[in-house]
Amino acid sequence: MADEKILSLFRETDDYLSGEELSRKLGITRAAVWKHIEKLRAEGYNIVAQPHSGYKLLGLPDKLIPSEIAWKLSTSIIGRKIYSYDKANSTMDIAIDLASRGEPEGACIFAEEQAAGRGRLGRSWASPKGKGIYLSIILRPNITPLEAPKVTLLCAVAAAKAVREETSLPALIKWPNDILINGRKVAGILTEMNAEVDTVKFIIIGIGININALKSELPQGATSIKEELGDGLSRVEFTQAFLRRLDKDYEVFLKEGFKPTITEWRDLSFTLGSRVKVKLPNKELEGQAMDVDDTGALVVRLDSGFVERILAGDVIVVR
Ligand code: BT5
Repeated sequence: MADEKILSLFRETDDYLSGEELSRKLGITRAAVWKHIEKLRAEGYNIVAQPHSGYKLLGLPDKLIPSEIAWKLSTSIIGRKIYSYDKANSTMDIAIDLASRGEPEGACIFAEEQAAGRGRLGRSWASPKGKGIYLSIILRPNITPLEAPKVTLLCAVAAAKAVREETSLPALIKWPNDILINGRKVAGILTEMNAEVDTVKFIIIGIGININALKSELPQGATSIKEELGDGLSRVEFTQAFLRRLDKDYEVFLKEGFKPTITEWRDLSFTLGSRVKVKLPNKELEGQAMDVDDTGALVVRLDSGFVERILAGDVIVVR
């Protein structure tokens, strides 16, 4: 609490704040003020100290920590609670554990680095330290397990829109969960849930977004915002933009249902209209990607003329 109060006092002024003033405003000793300043410095805040003037904040860390992300975030659900880790195996495991113990929806779990970041079907997610956004979000929508894919598409739309709004890069969505820029994967989404037969207890949306990583730090076929933009981006600012976007879209989904998402998804789709190969656990299909239906399934017309609805699988777009 004291740390956050010190930061907001710094943020309100361009001047130095004396140790005495800080100690008075916080109701703690000057030695305690100094300890908090040291802690903030260790987190990456650039705070200078001048013998007669006091302390001044010169620079903020681009770290995905609560004091940075929550600052003027003003969302209503997403980001209500923020947890940050320097290193995690996977933010998914932490989120599942928190959700199982009753954590309310909207909680966000960030890691600067993941030792075992995961994708779908046992695949892994490269998570170079401090270069991307590795985030899991706890949601508790009142839907059936069969409707969970809707939330994946909703999140993909929010991520693609955030990229477009923040960078003007032409982000598109490859069904169901990849965000591509110029045909290369910049972000992926993983949905895991805990459900009973007809109700979802909680859904964890995991999202990995490559922000400042170089291609050499990523798997083949991947890219980052920095690689596409030619310039780095503040991870904190992008995170805030994405959380605000998702918050708005999720509220619309809760109030109006899935229609608005589907309309936007179609506009942002890399897949629709293309010839696709779909890999399913037991077979492979090829045909024309026609549409997504109102459950989020991909509708593919096979060469035989038969129409298949794909609920989950891997899609390769054959150009
Ligand atoms: C995904 O899986 O795309 C979902 C990725 C979700 C990652 C987030 S990070 C925060 C949260 N915590 C986790 O542990 N996971 C989530 P999938 O569609 O299965 O794609 C995985 C494939 O994408 C891999 O087999 C690689 O080919 C490729 N890949 C791995 N790391 C990548 C990266 N950083 N950027 C682009 N592509 C990557």
